[in-house]
Amino acid sequence: MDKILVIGSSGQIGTELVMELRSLYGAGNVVACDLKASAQEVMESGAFESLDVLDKQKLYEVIKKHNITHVYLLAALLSATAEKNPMFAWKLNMESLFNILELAREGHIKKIYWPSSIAVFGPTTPRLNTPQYTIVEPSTIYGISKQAGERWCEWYFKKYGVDTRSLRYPGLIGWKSAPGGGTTDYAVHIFHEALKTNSYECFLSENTVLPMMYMPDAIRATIEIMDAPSEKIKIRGAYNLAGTSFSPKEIAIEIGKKLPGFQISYNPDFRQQIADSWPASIDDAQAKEDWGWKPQFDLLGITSDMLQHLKQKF
Ligand code: NAD
Ligand code: AKB
Repeated sequence: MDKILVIGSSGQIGTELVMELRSLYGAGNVVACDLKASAQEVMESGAFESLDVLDKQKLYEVIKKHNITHVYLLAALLSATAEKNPMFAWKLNMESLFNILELAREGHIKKIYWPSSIAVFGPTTPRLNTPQYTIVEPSTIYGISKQAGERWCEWYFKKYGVDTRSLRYPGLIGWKSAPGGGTTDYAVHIFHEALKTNSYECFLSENTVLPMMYMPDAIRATIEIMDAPSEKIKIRGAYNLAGTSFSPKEIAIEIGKKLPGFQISYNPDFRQQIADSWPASIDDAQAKEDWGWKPQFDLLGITSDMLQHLKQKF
């Protein structure tokens, strides 16, 4: 029986991924771990280990203690936070990956999921329908760490046969957990503020179109790529993955249809420059062809579902 370790279980993705993995594979087969305590439902539904992923010895001990076979490595600093603390971002984003890749090379882990991001792309990349293979010159430390991570994953696969799988997530939107310091976080904050104050001041300008995805799609893509037979995974760097694309103005219009009178204002900060360096839309034909990826949620679907769930939560 495979046993799963999710590192970064208290974060935006980890909170939801742990619960979905536990419902699919049994709570006893999914161990959550993070520096800080996870959401109550994660803490109460299965094992949790308090762990610094940079401590390789402790990581090894946790893997052995639970007979872990599969690792989802989600611990990282995201784009906005990483720009403020570049040296630490590089250390965390790279050394965490090296620790897991090395443990796999040594035979202690069978399969690794490590997420990349649309942040691998930069200002010289074609912005519309960005292809899988194109110019990749990221201009953020976060993007540079993701680009390097992709190369390392592919190298460990080719050199040592380590089974690594990765997706270039767009900005992720969900109602269950808060985002952790990225440039696309506005697309989650806007729903919370809309319900609290019927208004929102956006840190990106009104026409900044970015690729986005609803969390249920992202969780499904993550589990689908991990479950796909090895021979179907033709890319061991990271697959382009697309959901939908929209600007702050467009999401505000959708929210306004559900919450009449909703007001948005714009006060762009340093994150505008990061957003301007990223694609507006992504071509994910390769993921569709290789392992059958298909997104479900568009902007309308995301807006309805977010508001419905957040209203209940509040
Ligand atoms: P997050 O910031 O919400 O969560 C990261 C978690 O890692 C946090 O709970 C944090 O406490 C934990 N962590 C940090 N340092 C740690 C350490 N040393 N040891 C153990 N745990 C540690 O991030 P997220 O949004 O859930 O993203 C997860 C991964 O997905 C990251 O690699 C991120 O780059 C990638 N990604 C996310 C998005 C998105 O929109 N959320 C988009 C593209 C890629
Ligand atoms: C961020 O904005 O940093 C993340 C990402 C797209 O990688 N959401």
